[in-house]
Amino acid sequence: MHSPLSASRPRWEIFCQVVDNFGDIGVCWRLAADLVRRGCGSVRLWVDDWAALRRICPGAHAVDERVGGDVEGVELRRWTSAFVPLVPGEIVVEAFACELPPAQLEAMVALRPAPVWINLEYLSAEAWVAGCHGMASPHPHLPLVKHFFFPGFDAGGGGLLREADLLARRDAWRVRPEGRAAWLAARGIDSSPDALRVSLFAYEQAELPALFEAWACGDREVCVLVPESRVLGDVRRALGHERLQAGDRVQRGALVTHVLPFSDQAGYDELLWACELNFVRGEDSFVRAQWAARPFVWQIYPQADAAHHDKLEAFLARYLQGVPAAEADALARFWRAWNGCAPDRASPAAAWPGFAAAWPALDLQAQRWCDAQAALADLATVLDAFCSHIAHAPR
Ligand code: TRH
Repeated sequence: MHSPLSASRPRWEIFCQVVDNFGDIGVCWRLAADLVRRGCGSVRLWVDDWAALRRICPGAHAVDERVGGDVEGVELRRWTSAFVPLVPGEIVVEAFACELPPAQLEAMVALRPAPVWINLEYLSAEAWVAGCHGMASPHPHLPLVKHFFFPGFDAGGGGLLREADLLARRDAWRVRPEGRAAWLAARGIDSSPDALRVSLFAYEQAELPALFEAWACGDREVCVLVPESRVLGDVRRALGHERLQAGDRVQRGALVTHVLPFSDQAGYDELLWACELNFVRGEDSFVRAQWAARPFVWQIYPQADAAHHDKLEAFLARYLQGVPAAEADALARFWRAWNGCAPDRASPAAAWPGFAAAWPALDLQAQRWCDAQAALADLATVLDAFCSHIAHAPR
């Protein structure tokens, strides 16, 4: 596939500042690799936090951060305070409003024609996003125009990151013996076929011990797979195991917990595909759980002014359209409890039986939602077309 931007494929340059956690680099690395794979052009990715990059993209271990290098066709560069610009890309993406270095802006001004400059925004299901997606923002004194690009859930929005072969790979992996079954066996996960396999990727969760207790006392085997993350402290507390680490397995009644190492992104997809229920957080894992097409629980990234509560409600309102009222209430109640914002202050443990009882409808909805989103254009494709449009518009 060739990029519609120009006859020769454009050079993309993406700037990523890792604020906290892995989400920013998770999204930027995924986008960079997907643009390359789709033939949208060459991609240079600037990242300030090399350690975070290496956890998401282990191929970066082979790259000397002082000089940079290629992984999966993406040119990786360390963004330091001593930043010296290279010839800018024809498309410059600043991710999540990270501020471009003044020297980069100068280099962009010197380029003819001026680069297409994109601010890739955070994902939100809120209605105002439609009005801001694609908006132009001229620089106050430089001859440069930045455009806002919002990922989204609507036709006409920015789309969601989805590799071209993702769903086919997922389906094949689930059925092939060397896929799911071998993946579970390799990790010593010997849960019964009737067990509920749950992946748990989360921020701190004070309410976890009570939920674990409910699972341990339940009738159905619950097999929890926990990749190393911030929630591990609460898992230790819940299980009374101070030294719990990757590779450990602990059983309490009907609850079996396995701690897994943090994997690369492809490995994380497999974890999601292997489970019946996925607890996810932030942005990128939240989207990946949607592509897994199984029920999931979203822990939204907390914001100081509680703005995240509106974002949570906006997504719930979209996601639950068409779900029968009782089941929709059960999901919303559990999600709000997991995010500490249930109006009745319900805990996840209290909301769990209702969520579990709603399972058939929630399972169906997860598949329907995935199918509906997969029918829309993906983010890399929409972004490529958007940049082509800007490049060819009179400026
Ligand atoms: O790390 P996060 O909490 O990221 C958040 C959000 O992006 C949020 O919008 C942002 O403002 C904040 O960071 C600073 O969660 P997220 O977005 O799911 O990113 C985690 C990434 O880690 C994702 O790309 C999946 C990846 N991952 C692995 O590659 N391997 C693993 O084993 C696990 C558990 C995750």
